Amino acid sequence: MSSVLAQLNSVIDECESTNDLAKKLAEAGAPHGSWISVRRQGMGRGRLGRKWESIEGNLFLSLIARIAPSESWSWVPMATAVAVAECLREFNPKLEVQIKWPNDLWLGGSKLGGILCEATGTRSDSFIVIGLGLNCVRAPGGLDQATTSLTEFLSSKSSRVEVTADEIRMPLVSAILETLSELQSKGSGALLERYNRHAALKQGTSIEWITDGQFHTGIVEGVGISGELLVRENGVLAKLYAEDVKVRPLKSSLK
Ligand code: BT5
Repeated sequence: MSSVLAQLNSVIDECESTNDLAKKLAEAGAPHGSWISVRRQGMGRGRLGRKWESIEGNLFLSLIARIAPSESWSWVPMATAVAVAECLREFNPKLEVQIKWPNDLWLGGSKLGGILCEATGTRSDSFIVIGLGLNCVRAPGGLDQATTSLTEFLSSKSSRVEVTADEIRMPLVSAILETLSELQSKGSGALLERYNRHAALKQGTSIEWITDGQFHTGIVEGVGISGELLVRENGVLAKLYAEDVKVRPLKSSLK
């Protein structure tokens, strides 16, 4: 076994980004379903070159999914979000985690976690690295959006309820892998229904977004079959794709 593969399915002390490490592991032959997690992440990445604030004690995890390229690839980030939301709700029913399209994890209207999926495909080898960052013990402050952590959300002034990365890591890995196999066997139809159950941007929510430097507002109609957000803007139906836009709900419209 190549020495880099010795790190598979384990929690290591530190690395720059678990997604970069997982990509190396996949290139060295790591099988479907293997994962890597880290206690200290030096250069956590978000989507579109954004930064992921990685405070020690929180969860930083990347999984390797070997799924043949197909239309289900576009659903992998959303399937992961469904799995995480449902797993956390099962862990503690007070954790009513919502998914803000496309795959932000929200708790009480604040960002709890995020998912970064990166696909690599060649004729002989294709895989997706699924990166999950979840604030367990502490959320970063001073960002351009409100943030929270599992521990801060569940704790009150008089009692601290600590949720550690170590106790939720394996339930999350299992939940994500189960949901991925369901995606492969049944397609995105069944997942769409589960996604909608946890969606923060429900039908009728007013949102704003920027495309090509232009500011837009519209009303959410739902999620399309490829995972795109369907929005009505001045009577015209627009399709928003996760790679292109960052959407924000208009505050008055959240339910
Ligand atoms: C995401 O990006 O939400 C995906 C984040 C994925 C991070 C994981 S950690 C393990 C793996 N290894 C990596 O290198 N990455 C993955 P995006 O939708 O672009 O959101 C980024 C935005 O979220 C930032 O611009 C901030 O506004 C906010 N943010 C940054 N750090 C945060 C945190 N710890 N908690 C809540 N919000 C945060």
